[in-house]
Amino acid sequence: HPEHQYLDLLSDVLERGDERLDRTGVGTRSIFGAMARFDLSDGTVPILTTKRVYWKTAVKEMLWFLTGQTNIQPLVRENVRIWTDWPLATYRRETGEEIGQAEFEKRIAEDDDFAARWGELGPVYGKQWRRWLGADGREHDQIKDLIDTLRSNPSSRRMLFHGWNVAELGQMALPPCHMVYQYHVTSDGRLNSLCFQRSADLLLGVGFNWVNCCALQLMIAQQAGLKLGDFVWFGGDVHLYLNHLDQAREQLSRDPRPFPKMRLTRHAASIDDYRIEDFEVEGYSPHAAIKADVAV
Ligand code: DHF
Ligand code: TMP
Repeated sequence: HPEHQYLDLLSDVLERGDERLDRTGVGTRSIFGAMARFDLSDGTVPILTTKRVYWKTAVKEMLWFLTGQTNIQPLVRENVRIWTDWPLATYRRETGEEIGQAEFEKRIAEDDDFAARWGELGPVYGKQWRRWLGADGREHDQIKDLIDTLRSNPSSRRMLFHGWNVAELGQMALPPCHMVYQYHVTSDGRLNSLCFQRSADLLLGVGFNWVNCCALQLMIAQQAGLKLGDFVWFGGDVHLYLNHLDQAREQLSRDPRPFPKMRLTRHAASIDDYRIEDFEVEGYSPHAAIKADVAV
């Protein structure tokens, strides 16, 4: 079962990971360098089954990246709370106000001025993907350029986009984790994708990241008129936070079930035209969700 690639990695990090302190102060067990490969050609996507992964949340996050926005307001309005912790930490630190997460999200959702002041993550993913600012002042839409090249010159080895804009890292709430995406077209018209993730929270982040990547691959394949091929994932620092070890053991005790299939229910006019309703997942019956705290 292809999910064993995840479970083997989880057990490897748990058993053999190097234990050390990290930026968040929580501490991790970590290994350096990992790879996974999944065949998406019949629509099967790696949505983990050994715990429930909220795939709609992950797809909504990807759609938000594609809009080029970097403020959490549209996410919060879609009930996506996975990015709230970072602006919330800044707000608490700078105002000293002990506001709860729900109250903070309510103000972000309802008050545009408040959202503009406190909901901004800086020039993160969406900005770099759609509006990378060149030295000459020109903005580069890496996603549009990628799709153009896939259509006009699919044998190119230069089809990629990058989030690691060195000059702007300092303004980002978090520098990009999933940072390079490369694409490749086979002679029989299949789109392969590859994602390099420099830092991977194996318990909380990676399951979401794989859904992100596959949803994007489906959209890009549709826009370029290609069939689906493989999804390849590379991890740099792949880690388990020390407060996730019991959850990892629980997950490892479970047997994987068949991966579901994901498809697009409609042909969208452009890469900017997708909505969450366009995604359908069939045959997903995971084990129960596993709760874990995210290290901020
Ligand atoms: N920091 C850390 N330490 N780990 C991350 O995975 C991470 N991911 C970020 C930003 N910073 C991060 C963005 N993505 C969750 C999932 C993905 C994500 C952030 C958070 C998360 O908390 N998932 C929970 C709850 C899901 C939900 O409420 O919908 C989960 O159980 O999967
Ligand atoms: P870092 O910037 O110090 O590496 O911390 C980022 C943390 O967030 C790290 O644990 C990796 C995790 N992460 C993911 O695993 N996936 C993601 O998509 C994001 C944004 C973060």
